[in-house]
Amino acid sequence: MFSDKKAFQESFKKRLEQSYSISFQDSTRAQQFVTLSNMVREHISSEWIETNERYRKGNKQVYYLSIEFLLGRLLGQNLINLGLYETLETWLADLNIPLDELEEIEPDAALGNGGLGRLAACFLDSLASLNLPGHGCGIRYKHGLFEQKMVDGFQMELPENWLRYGYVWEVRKSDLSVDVPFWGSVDVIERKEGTKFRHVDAEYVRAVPHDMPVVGYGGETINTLRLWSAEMSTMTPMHDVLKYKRETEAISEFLYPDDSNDEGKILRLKQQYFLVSASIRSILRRFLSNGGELKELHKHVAIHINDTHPVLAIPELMRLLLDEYQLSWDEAWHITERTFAYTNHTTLSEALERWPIRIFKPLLPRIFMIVEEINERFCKRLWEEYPGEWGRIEKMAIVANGEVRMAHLAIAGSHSINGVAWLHTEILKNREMNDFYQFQPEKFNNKTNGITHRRWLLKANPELTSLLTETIGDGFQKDAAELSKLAPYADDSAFLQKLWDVKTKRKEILAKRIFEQNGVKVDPSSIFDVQVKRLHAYKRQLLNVLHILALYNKVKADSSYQMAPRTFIFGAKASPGYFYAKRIIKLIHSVADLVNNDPATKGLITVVFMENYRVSLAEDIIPAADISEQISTASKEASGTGNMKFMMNGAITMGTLDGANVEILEQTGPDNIFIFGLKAEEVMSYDKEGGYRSMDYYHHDPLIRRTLDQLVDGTLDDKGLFGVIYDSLLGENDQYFVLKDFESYRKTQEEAGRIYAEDQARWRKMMVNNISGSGIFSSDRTIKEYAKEIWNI
Ligand code: GPV
Repeated sequence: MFSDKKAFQESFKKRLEQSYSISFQDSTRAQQFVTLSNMVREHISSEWIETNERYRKGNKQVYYLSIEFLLGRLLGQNLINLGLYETLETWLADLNIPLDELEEIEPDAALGNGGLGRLAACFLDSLASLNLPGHGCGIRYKHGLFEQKMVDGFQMELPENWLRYGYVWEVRKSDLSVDVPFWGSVDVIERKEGTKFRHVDAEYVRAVPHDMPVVGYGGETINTLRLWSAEMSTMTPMHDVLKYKRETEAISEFLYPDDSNDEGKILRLKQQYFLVSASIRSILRRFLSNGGELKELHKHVAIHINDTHPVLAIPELMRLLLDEYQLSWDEAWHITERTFAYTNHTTLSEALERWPIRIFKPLLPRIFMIVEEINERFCKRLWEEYPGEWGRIEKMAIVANGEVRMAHLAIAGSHSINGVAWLHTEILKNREMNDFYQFQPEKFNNKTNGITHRRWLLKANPELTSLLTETIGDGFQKDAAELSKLAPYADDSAFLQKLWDVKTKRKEILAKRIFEQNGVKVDPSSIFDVQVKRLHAYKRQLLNVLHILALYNKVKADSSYQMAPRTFIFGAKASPGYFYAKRIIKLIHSVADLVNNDPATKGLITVVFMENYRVSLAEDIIPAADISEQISTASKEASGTGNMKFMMNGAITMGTLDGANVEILEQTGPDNIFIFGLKAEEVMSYDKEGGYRSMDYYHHDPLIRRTLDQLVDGTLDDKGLFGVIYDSLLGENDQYFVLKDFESYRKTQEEAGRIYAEDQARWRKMMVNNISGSGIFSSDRTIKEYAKEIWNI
């Protein structure tokens, strides 16, 4: 179908006309998009079948369970991975169809909030591209992450509707549906052989799988992402049909829009159990139908749980092995502990999941019994190890104080626990999870995150990809480690000029988009200083915006103040219930209004907030960045992954020594990155011992004082909107050390601006050193480590 131009064009036109009963001339871009995508999906179907056949022959399978998969668009990426992009681009151009316009039609699959969900998507791409048997299991939310609409600087949330016109990449498999039980009670039946448990009077929800192909680079391997949709089950008697239907479908209706924050709502717990119960049963069914022997399960199946959201997979597997397959507890536990591995993604306490028994027990009565039993046996082992140390055991228990602690369950039931960057893992081992580390040090390991260079370089930045290809050959496209071949070009002025031209081109593309969306003219020769990520206090967008306001004050106070023109670009969604975060978004807009419209700073400082930040928008923003803002309070950002995407596209990191920034520094060396602010150790000791007084910084630094006063003196608004921010910094002693790090940040920013303006050669060299050092941050490297050290595949 895609091997011959004429045949392709004929078939494309014919299918278009047959599907829509419309002449090719009159067809819309949307119809063309659907037709092309369907052709691609059919094209890969034989490889998909073949991949599954191959996997049936007994090699170990990995299942990556995640409550989020933030995929973005798939058409362009699939074509790249199949090696078809350029061919089809020209063949379609012949028909007067620009391929990029078709790509624009595709809605982002936004089944995730931010880093955690995007990491899952990058991992799927790497698994398939490395020809590894790894599949995703998730929820097919009818509505993905909300769409952000800005109204007068305030965030409004609109329901997202990616399934509105049907979804071309999924295959519904009703015959593989599974019924998931909720509520009811447990019958205890005493038998000669032992006690049996039966979950009775349950209300069932049908989980219907929708499979999506995950196309590996080179097209040899097509893995599967299985997303479950909740529907009515025929197993539940229908007393109140409407209520039952509503409550059932609610389970896969919405993605919870909270990033690193535990909501604790019963619907969320239902989602979690729904995902794992359906997934584990479908994993077991497939294993058994291929002739697998249950006692050997852990040798043929690895199940990974992405943070604690899917941790009920552990008691669910226990339940099946005990109740349905009659294994003994010890046999079942032996298998379970060896099958599961768990990744922790945060140390923030507000993100640690804990479920009140009062909610947990009635909803999942049998699962709760099993969790209690796991807890009892776990505590017994602790007692043997630490006789008499009640305090320690209480702290480590899985069930305590009326709550189930999901992270403790994950640790007890997994053979591997990993953090997502070196520093993060050290903090887990030495602080947050130190008791568990002392007890079982061999379980703990680090796997520094990565990103797929196929999306974040080949797809997002074709201009840079071509330049790299003509310079170092195309080897890096398959193996990102080959980006290191670029290192010698850091002193090649002809190459540096071409690199500069590529960056400029990408800045022009973004400038055009900014003008279309925001009506703001930005200068592509200004520094593009970018912070795009979820809005969160610990990520400190506030530090960035206060610095802008201070810069404005400097220019206003001293017209001879020298600075390179800068465009500050923001993109961020705030969780709808996170009032403080939303207020910071409003503050960014107010500062933008002030500085963009003042003749004194016009053309010198420009601030842009791009609405509805999402994967497809990131693909336009990141290639255009000069400076990458990674300024979280040290110790708070587990890893970050945006930092890696920017680096690979030649932006220079402005960052704290937090998360993976530490490893970025290790790769670039200190001359190719801007590091500022408190170290993690310092933050943690202030947190523990106190000793920081934000008010001192207000009193002793006139620039800080002037800038903070403007939050409340009517400069920005006269309704007192920013009093809460002012109070968080002064009244509540600035929990995230914004003022403490302010001067260090300001100075480092000044230094960056000076190099950009006065030492372009040096800046260009820094760009090269970033790109050439970024190969290690390909998720291919990460996945190889998981495969070898955790999954044993
Ligand atoms: I927990 N992360 C996230 O996006 N959502 C969550 O609910 C939790 C963690 C993020 C971390 O904040 C990032 O530092 C990290 O890079 C990312 O997960 C992937 O590991």
